[in-house]
Amino acid sequence: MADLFDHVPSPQAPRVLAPGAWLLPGAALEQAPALFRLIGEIAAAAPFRHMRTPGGGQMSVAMTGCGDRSWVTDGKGYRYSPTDPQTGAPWPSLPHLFHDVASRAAAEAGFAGFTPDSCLINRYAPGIRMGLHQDRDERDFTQPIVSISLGLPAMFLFGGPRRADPVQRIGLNHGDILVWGGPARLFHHGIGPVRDGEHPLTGPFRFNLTLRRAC
Ligand code: MD6
Ligand code: FE
Repeated sequence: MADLFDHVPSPQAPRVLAPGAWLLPGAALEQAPALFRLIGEIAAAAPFRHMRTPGGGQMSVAMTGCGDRSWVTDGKGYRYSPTDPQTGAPWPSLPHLFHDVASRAAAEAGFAGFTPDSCLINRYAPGIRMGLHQDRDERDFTQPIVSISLGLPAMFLFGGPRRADPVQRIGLNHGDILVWGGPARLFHHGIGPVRDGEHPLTGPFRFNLTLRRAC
């Protein structure tokens, strides 16, 4: 039966990637323009930069952050810092919209009451990738991580508890949200090289917000 809403694309159903890990396709589509505007405001105070790694290299992904603390890396290691090492100032505060989108997505994936205090913002230019890693610098691994993708698409590589575990390849599009915690919280993951392109909202970039409970 035809109805008024036939022309509205129905959001794709949530998909379980592993116990505790959910892909919520398009879950942030509606908020994407506002989220992107807020990224611009954050970057005006805490500019994107290529952080040093303990091994002497440099991150090819450009990063900034906001919240009570944000993730940093330098010659001394990985950690959460209450201030931006580049400016010495506290990180910009976590926008209410980041918090609300993340806690709603977490609840949808079974993690009711998620209250992030930190958001790492990644920016990928075409050709940039992120190697397989675990997120283990947070204090409480019972808390999930909520990841929001904006702009150019990317291939998410989702492995397992061991680095050598087989990897699922999952396409991440503008507006998609990933939530994971529980048994999958320490699974290895990465991002394949971002392909050339131009996105109507973000131009020649992919952005990723990861909302965390750091402390
Ligand atoms: C990215 N994401 O999507 C990189 N980490 O650019 C991550 O490294 C990540 O998406 C922890 C939880 C969710 C993530
Ligand atoms: Fe990660």
